[in-house]
Amino acid sequence: MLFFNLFTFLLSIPTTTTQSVHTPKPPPLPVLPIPSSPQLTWQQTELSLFLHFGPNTFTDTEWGTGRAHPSIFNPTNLDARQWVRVAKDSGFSKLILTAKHHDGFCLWPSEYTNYSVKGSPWRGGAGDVVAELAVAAREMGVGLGIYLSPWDRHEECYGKSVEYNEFYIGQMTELLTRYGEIKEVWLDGAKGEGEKDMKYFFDCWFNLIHQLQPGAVIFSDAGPDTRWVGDETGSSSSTCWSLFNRSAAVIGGTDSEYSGGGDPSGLDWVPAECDVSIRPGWFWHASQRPKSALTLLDIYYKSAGRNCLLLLNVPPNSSGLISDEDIQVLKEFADMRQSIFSHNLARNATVTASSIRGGVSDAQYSACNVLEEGIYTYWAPEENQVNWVIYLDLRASVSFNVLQVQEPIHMGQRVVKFHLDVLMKNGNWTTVTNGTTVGYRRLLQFPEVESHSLRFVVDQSRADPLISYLGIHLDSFSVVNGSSNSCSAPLVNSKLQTRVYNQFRNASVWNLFEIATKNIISYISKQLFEV
Ligand code: FUL
Repeated sequence: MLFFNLFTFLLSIPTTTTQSVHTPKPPPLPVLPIPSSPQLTWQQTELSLFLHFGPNTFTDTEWGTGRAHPSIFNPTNLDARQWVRVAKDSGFSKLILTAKHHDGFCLWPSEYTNYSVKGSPWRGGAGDVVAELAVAAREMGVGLGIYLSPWDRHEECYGKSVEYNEFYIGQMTELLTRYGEIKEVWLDGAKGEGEKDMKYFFDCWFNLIHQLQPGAVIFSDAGPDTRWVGDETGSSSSTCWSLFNRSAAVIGGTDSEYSGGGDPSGLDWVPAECDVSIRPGWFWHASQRPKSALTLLDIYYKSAGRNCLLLLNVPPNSSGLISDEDIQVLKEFADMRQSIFSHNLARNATVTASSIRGGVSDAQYSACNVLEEGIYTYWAPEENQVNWVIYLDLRASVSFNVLQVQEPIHMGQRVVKFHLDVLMKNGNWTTVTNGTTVGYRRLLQFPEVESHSLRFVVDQSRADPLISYLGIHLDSFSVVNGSSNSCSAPLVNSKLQTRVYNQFRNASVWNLFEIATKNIISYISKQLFEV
């Protein structure tokens, strides 16, 4: 009997242990290529402010000749804290300054040239714009980036390969060692016709930059960390991969179609950055006015809403401050984003899925993870499925016209094609939008619909799709005249008369024409396309 009891007891030990300890299923393998740690940080920044400032601000030019006397640089009221405050208040978490533009004038006292703030009357020749910005940015917790133009129209040794590359690296080293943490180094391939021939030693520059600032991403036409999207309108292609072949890209010889869309079979992770100016020019000109907040919102959908970073240029004026009219537009733009995106109208939904990795008991990959902010929690399907569907039961009818989707990009960019269906009052499912590529964030606009049940369907994916966020929103500022992936620009909603009035108040004649035309088209399209 004793033996028997002991035997049963021993048998029960392993059984009890296996039943009570649940072994979680490990995450699926990442699908290469995947982002580096600085690239992940960069992508989550989403909005950066570009500051074009220098002698051009005072000479009313865009491409300075490099012959303007340094005494022209004399901002009477320069306040870098104002620049940072404007950025922060409008939701931009990084600023990138033209430390040196094509004219060669340095906004910091470089030891390698006299063509700099040293030769100007500003702060008695003892000023340093980069230093003032670095201090202000650090104080307010905003990131700092620098633009150091390779093309230098002032420097004598420009055209002599070794000498100029040494000079450029000398200046780069000053910028990367004197001012604390630098988050992004920005360089372009621009150069005027008929200018001196010059070979840049890019590999040498890039290795040095990474050595001196391991947390910085390098922007150029060809990466290595972020690529130019290929135009200066602030928008990418509607299909936008972070995958890219660096070997297929040439700095100064961008193929806009390739850069705008990326490459699903690319071997490198090089996401796109969309640069655009709030004004017609990159530098401040007294005669120019900022774009409307609604235009910026449209740009936002076509850049940050298509897996890119939006780099919006807001040039300080000749007194050294960001102008009031630009601040006003940035505020309206921030208010619009806040009003649209701070509420996920699906936040109380019951979420289920066609399958769950590790089975329904594995909360790690549960479908309801898609309602949690951020990319690090996600829904994962069981392996080898033919359908990938997430169902959202909203419990009550909701009106919305924007879909937001995010992928956990640290696991690679996977989704190739997807669509969103809603259950209509007549009991039929209808597709309201479809798209290609998701990436860090995808925003899709479509005419307003009302429903209480949705299904998000992944139609094609490079590997098992992983979804970290699903949101539905109501944008009462824009009106879309078709469905999303290739939709034309959203138009002004006629309900928005107060805001339109504000835009009229500050607009130039051209803006007035633009706004009036949009309102008329909006009215007609609303009559034709209302769902
Ligand atoms: C271009 C430059 O030529 C423009 O002046 C501006 O700086 C723009 C952001 O990049 O390459």
